[in-house]
Amino acid sequence: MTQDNKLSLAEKYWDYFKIGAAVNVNDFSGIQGELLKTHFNSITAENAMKFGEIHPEEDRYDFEKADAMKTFAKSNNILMRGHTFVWHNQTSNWVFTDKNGREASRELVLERLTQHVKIICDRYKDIVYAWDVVNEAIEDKSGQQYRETAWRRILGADYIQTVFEIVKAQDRKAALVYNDYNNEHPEKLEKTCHMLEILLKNGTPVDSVGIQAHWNIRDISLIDNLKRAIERYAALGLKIQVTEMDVSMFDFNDRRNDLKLPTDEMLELQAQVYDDIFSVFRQYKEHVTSVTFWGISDAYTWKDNFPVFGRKDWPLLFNVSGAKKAAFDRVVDFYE
Ligand code: HXH
Repeated sequence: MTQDNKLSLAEKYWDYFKIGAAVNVNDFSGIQGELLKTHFNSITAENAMKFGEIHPEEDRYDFEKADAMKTFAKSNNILMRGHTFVWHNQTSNWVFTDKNGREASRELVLERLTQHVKIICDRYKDIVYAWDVVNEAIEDKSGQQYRETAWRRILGADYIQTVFEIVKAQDRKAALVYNDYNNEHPEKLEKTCHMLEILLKNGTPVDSVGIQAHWNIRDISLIDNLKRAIERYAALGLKIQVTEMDVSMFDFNDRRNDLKLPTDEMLELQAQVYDDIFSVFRQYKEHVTSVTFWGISDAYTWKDNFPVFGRKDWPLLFNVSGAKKAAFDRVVDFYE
């Protein structure tokens, strides 16, 4: 319950899906901490569990931040999502390099990954209900299916299946997720379904598709694309997790960086877009198992300075002071 005696976000969505936020260790106290405890029942480390952060050198793990998250989660009845094992970014180069400084062999990288997954799963699987096993493996360029990464080059064309099997062997309970951005866009949706069909045909233990949901208030095709994507993924027998949601005030190609505050028009449009999106999530609650925001409040978001340097963004449900925005009210304002 919130201070004004209204249901929190997670309470309101109790019979629908988990409500999560991406967090950093400084979010566990103060206003951000209160928002987390009140409104969320799932957290994802924005960075702390990425390969390069938690395992920066072959013989050195840095568990400090991830452990602090687990402690906070445990004492507040919150579960965690594990993000992420195999990704082309934020992975240390040592993983792909042998002792002579040359590219590591398939065997060596497999051994390192298996060991890494085992250590992370042993430490966190009691609180992690879903792993982003592979992140962003589909190529954006038209006509090309897979992103060319060190993982793929070294482990081979069937590496995605191999990686899911490695994680499954260490954690038989958690949902195993393939996570990506723009995978509700028609062309990337087709590529993703193509990949998933092959994985499923080969018996790969993939349970869910992660829709990152880095969206914006100007995308007029969003709702249609989203419905179609959920239906396609559900038809493959997969669940959907919305893993990194935010609704930016700016179209991706908007280069303005002079705005100090969001305009009333932006805030109202954002509220409308959030309203429409959550109606779709509720409509498909049989398939959608979690919705995570990529941040807590507009006080901090990865969208600040990205992709436009010097630009502030306001993509979340709470404002820079931690107060509910119009978008929050619309997301919880339903009777079903
Ligand atoms: C996510 N990537 C990551 O999963 C998450 O770990 C990180 O903290 C933030 C966002 C989203 C992303 C994808 C592509 C990208 C930037 C961010 O760069 C491009 C975007 C569009 C077109 C080309 C590149």
